[in-house]
Amino acid sequence: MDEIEVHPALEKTAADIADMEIRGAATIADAAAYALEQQAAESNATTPAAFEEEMRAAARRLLDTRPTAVSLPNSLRYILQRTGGETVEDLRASAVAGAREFRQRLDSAQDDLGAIGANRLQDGDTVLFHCHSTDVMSCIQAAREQGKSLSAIVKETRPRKQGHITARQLRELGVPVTLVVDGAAGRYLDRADHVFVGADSVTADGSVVNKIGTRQLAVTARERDTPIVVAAQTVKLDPSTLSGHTVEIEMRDESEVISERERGEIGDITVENPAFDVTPPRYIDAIVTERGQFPPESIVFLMRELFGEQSMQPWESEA
Ligand code: RUB
Repeated sequence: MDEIEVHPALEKTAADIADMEIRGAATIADAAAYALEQQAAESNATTPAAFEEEMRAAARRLLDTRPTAVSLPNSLRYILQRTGGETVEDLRASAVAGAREFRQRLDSAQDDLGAIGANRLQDGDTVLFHCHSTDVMSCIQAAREQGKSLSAIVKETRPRKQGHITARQLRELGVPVTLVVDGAAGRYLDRADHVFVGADSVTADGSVVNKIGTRQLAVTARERDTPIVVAAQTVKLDPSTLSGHTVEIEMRDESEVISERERGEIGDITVENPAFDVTPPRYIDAIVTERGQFPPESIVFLMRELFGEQSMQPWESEA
């Protein structure tokens, strides 16, 4: 257990990520970077070693919140690898600069990705959505700014109904929305020209880890020949999968699925609540990143280019 106290603002961000007050892979990465920036800016450490140990403890606290979205470790790694210097002030300045640079890059990556994803959409198209993804919304916003008229079918996305967030934001963009329960997706795929989903992690073989239900949707979409597009900026690429690691699927509390009363009425059952699933590359038409659009099987080349030689776990304590 860490004995080093982290900044109260970072502790609050960690709690908000764990409770999903802050949610969605890109938003989590942005919030984590900002929390680490605050930790650095307001650290009382008096020696470089103490400062570095404090930053590593802060990163570990953030990492403990949710295991699946790789944007979280990628954000912490980006900042810690740029934190260096002989004095506390040098270390502080480099950490703050790294965090700011990361957040700016995240913002511009999402804009660039949106412009590329929008090219896939034609005036008059209907798009089917699962969950809520800011990367996906960036594609829709860019298409709307190009003057394309779109219609939306939005899956509710049980158990937490993030589809409602998508529906609201689509309305703000002037897109007419039909909201359906998850089980109706197959029926409504007949009306859809595309499926757009986001990603929490993309693995070296081109598999996409995203909100539970994505795989089922992708398999059905493939069967109907409806193209399925994954909008995922490169911060969603998981470098640990290059060396054979697998992505941990978060299991959340059963209270998101069933109330205590309902459970009592049913009797002795097991309830499981996995938050994410893995869609194999054969069901995906394209992964749209800020670096262009890729067939899922070729994403490994981009991953090697971006993450080649980096130390994987800079938050581990020094021996
Ligand atoms: C959200 C989810 C989103 C991805 C991508 O899950 O699966 O599709 O995180 O989102 P949760 P973005 O609500 O459990 O965090 O494109 O905003 O990064």
